Amino acid sequence: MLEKLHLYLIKPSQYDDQGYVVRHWRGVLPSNTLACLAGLTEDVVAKKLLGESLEVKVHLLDEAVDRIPVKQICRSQRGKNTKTVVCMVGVQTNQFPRASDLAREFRRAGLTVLIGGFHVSGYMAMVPGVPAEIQEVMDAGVTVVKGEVEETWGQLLQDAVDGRLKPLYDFINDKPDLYEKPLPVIRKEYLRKFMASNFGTLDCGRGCPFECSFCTIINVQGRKMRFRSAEHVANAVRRNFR
Ligand code: B12
Repeated sequence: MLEKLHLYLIKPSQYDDQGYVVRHWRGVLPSNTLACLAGLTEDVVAKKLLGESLEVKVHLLDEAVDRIPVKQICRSQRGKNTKTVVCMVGVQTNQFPRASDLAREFRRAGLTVLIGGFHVSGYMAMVPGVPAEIQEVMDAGVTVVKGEVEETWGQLLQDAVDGRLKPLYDFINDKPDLYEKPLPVIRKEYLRKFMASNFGTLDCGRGCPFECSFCTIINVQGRKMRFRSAEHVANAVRRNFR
């Protein structure tokens, strides 16, 4: 029986023109996507949605400021009754090549890997079918998630724990109501890696009523604006201030 879950939430960086991974001594802005998924995960763990007795160890890594300990992650599943799930988080188009390289490496070590974010969501929302580069990671056994996951994160993690993830989840037409969803959570030790370590991140709403041809937002988040409640936003500001 599974006793321990290592859940890695990794925001990959990008390659520079010479093929090196871009990483900074200090970052400028933290990743809100990482903070959002950290908040959703805290909620799932607090509600014990993955089972009463499962120990969940959450590891947050932002490759813009962290070195990804690839070998250590690959070994992490060797413990008795232990499973490792790696989530490539907030992957934008510029990060997709790096994300897919990491994802393939983790798959080769037999880990469960998911990938989500604006690239897979936006690209697949705008072209018919599955683009070749996304099909390639799916062929390597990576689960691709299209759309926002505020209402489905618990179920996705449960599928990962049970070993019954599908190759593709498509939530693009099921946009979550954000009103009282868990808030982004930012950790102090993460903020220490940034130039200013005294601020948090928060997306108060998603979606846009305009139709600008150059912007991908409406294809993913839709044209109807969805908001977090004012009380929730105020709580996030108070918590970050503390
Ligand atoms: C805040 C923001 C930033 C911040 C923080 C980045 C971040 N992602 O947190 C900063 C200033 C650092 C930033 C920088 C850049 N950004 Co920016 N940014 C945004 C903005 C305004 C909001 C992002 C956000 O917080 N959304 C809320 C989160 C929760 O949504 P999400 O990322 O889509 O994540 C949800 C789902 O995708 C899914 N999901 C995400 N990851 C995963 C993983 C798994 C496993 C699963 C299951 C699900 C899942 O679940 C999440 C919750 O529902 C968006 C526009 C927008 N309105 O979304 C642009 C946007 C994402 N940025 C964009 C761009 C281009 C950039 C830059 C490349 C700009 C540049 N030239 O330097 C850089 C890249 C920096 C980097 N390496 O990350 C583009 C991306 C387009 C694309 N095709 O990839 C966007 C869409 C703007 C646009 N109009 O085109 N950005």
